[in-house]
Amino acid sequence: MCDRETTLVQRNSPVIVKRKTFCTRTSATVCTQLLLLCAPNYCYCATKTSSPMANAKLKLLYFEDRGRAEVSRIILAAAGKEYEDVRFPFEDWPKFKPETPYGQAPALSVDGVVYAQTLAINGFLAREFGFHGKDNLETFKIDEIAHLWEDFFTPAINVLFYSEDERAKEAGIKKIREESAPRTLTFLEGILAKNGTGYYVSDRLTLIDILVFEGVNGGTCSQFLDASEYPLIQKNFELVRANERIASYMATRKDSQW
Ligand SMILES: N[C@@H](CCC(=O)N[C@@H](CS)C(=O)NCC(=O)O)C(=O)O
Repeated sequence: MCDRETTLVQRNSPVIVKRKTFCTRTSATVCTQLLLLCAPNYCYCATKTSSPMANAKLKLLYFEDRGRAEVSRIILAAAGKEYEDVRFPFEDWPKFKPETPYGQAPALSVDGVVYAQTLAINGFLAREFGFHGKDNLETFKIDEIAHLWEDFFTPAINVLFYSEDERAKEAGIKKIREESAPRTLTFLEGILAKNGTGYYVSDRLTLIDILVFEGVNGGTCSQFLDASEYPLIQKNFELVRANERIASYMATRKDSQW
């Protein structure tokens, strides 16, 4: 905690210096809580300490599919955090839709308050359970790659599920296969080559490793992503698969079409 505090102090105003002084004399838990109360923009501090959410009641709402919720499920599995995984058939969506902030799934209820947007949910969980950046620059890089992924993912979903007709769908699929999928994989391979640790960011498992792991293997758009020609993505995949909690989740997770 205090190592991390030092980083913040170096990058920010003298006000933080006071907090640093306080932290050196106070327990890390109290310090974390104070930081979260006083400076929400520093909440990545919590990633190394016991999460304030450790005892929060989490409920993830999504369809029966992996879809946009699966990365959150894998993060929660890797964290060993118990939560209520509410999966419903498409016919039941009208019942759940009004419970969500924007009429979309996934949604995450935290102690009864419901939040939405996949990127925000994944980021929140990753920060709470130690899979986000350890400082603002790492957090920046993780967000950057998550958005790069989103640039591939959402258009691919739109082609798969919302094409006007079969001809438009075929043309869309061809474009994804020939352009956006290899483009995304090439960028990811380059990020791994540059970082040189086997992980996309830093030298440990983060949200991005989990995101790509799911994306290339079983994710809704996996059919477009043939990573066999990308050795570093393959190696990273093996690293994620070797995580005991993730491996045990994968061995027992519910099967679904998407
Ligand atoms: N930007 C949103 C998009 C969410 C979204 O489009 N969810 C779809 C399912 S993958 C949905 O809720 N569809 C049903 C509806 O819009 O009524 C996110 O990333 O969470």
